[in-house]
Amino acid sequence: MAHEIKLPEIAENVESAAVIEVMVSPGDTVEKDQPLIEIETEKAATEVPADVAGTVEEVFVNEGDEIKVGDRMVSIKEGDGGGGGEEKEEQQKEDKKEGKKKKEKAEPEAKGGKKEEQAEAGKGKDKPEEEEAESEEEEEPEKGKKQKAAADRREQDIEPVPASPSVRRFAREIGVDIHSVTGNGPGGRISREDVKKAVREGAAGGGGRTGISLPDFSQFGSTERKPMGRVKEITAENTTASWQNIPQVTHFDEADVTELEAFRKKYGGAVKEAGGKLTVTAIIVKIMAEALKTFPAFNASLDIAKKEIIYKDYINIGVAVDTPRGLLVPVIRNADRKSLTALAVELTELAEKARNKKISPDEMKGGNFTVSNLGGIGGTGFTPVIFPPQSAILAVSRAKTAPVFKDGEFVPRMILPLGVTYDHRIIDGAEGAAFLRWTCAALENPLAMYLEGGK
Ligand code: CAO
Repeated sequence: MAHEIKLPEIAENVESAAVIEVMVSPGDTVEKDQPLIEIETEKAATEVPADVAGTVEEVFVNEGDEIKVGDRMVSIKEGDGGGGGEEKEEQQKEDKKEGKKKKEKAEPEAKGGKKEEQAEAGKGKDKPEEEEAESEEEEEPEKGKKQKAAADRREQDIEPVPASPSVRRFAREIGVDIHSVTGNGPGGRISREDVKKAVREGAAGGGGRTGISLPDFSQFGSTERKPMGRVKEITAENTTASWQNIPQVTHFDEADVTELEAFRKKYGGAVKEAGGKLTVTAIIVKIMAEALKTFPAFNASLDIAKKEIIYKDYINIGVAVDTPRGLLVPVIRNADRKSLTALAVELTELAEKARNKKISPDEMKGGNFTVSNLGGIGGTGFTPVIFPPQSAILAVSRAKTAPVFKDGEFVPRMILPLGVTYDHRIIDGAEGAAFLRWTCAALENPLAMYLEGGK
């Protein structure tokens, strides 16, 4: 009888997921725990594995579909998944180890169990993916989306690397350049284990693992363990990947926003009527939309494998939102084409949704640049970490009234401290300084940015 794999409950209040990749086709033989479908929730891409071995009978979903918890994804005719020998034994050993870890972790959110753990660095399964890869690499691209996706990924490599698509994807997700990994398989083939080894040898681990061993804290006092939760887990993965792979520099400057504050107060009421709040953040997003056109390197991503910089013609800006679950970054798309009022309304709605767990994964995708405003809380400056694969992030700290020496005397002015962290592989120090100076000048005199026509 056919066994159906449905979208399991992934985490509390997550009711749907986007299908990112379908890794199997009808007729494929699969093993237990072999990844079948890659889905994305929040900002996490995770794989749903087969919970039985057998032959794929039907695939009910397509890439790009938005599916709900309980929806059918794949049906499998139970049987022998094939394979065996040494690798299978190793797999079973790994499963055993994982089972033990799972118990220790006892994360209540992870009701879906395996798929979350599969997405984590260091907890994957090598063998089935190796097999899948072998066939994928040999088949014609027109045989299906799976092959096309694999071909697209191959094209991104300057030199062919002997690694399966899922191993490449795994490396990409944890921020490891697959070209820098030494393969220990036949003919130098790179396995998921090799990627993990490369991360371990590169000091800290990917995916938030740090290689830092913990002491027995109970010797110092009582402790309580709590699951870190999915959002913080994803933040750990992103920030670790960023920290390990991007040489980043933070540059600081200050803007006199006295006039801008007066403007904000004057027009706040009108924006409120439209359903938004004319905040410092909304104004900064508007100004950044112009800044990114003037400084395209800040709206770009680096493809290190191809030694190319990808400049984007669209302006999508992420805004860091502090929520009870942790940091979320909704994205305002085509920010340059929206009025200040429209931006303020959208930002109010997105921040609300993020805080009320109503934000969809789609609303957090596709950002080119991020604005992080901690000014509502306080601080004179901070060094935010770039959200890969973006090239920069703006840090906004707390504005305060300060004495400024002007025309021979000290006058009280509202001063806003700003910082920009940039990827030094794409952006040089002089460009970083120019970008922030331009931003300060635009905040001080917003109309000046429209003097340069055609933007
Ligand atoms: N300087 C001085 N005051 C500021 C300020 C700044 N830079 N930024 C905000 N404020 C004030 C606002 O004026 C507002 O005051 P009033 O209530 O008197 O109007 C108050 O702080 C709260 O602001 P807000 O939260 O309503 O609106 P916002 O647009 O300024 O902030 C958002 C929106 C989503 C950016 C913010 O709520 C938030 O979540 N910030 C945290 C971002 C974060 O965690 N970043 C770190 C990520 S790691 O890089």
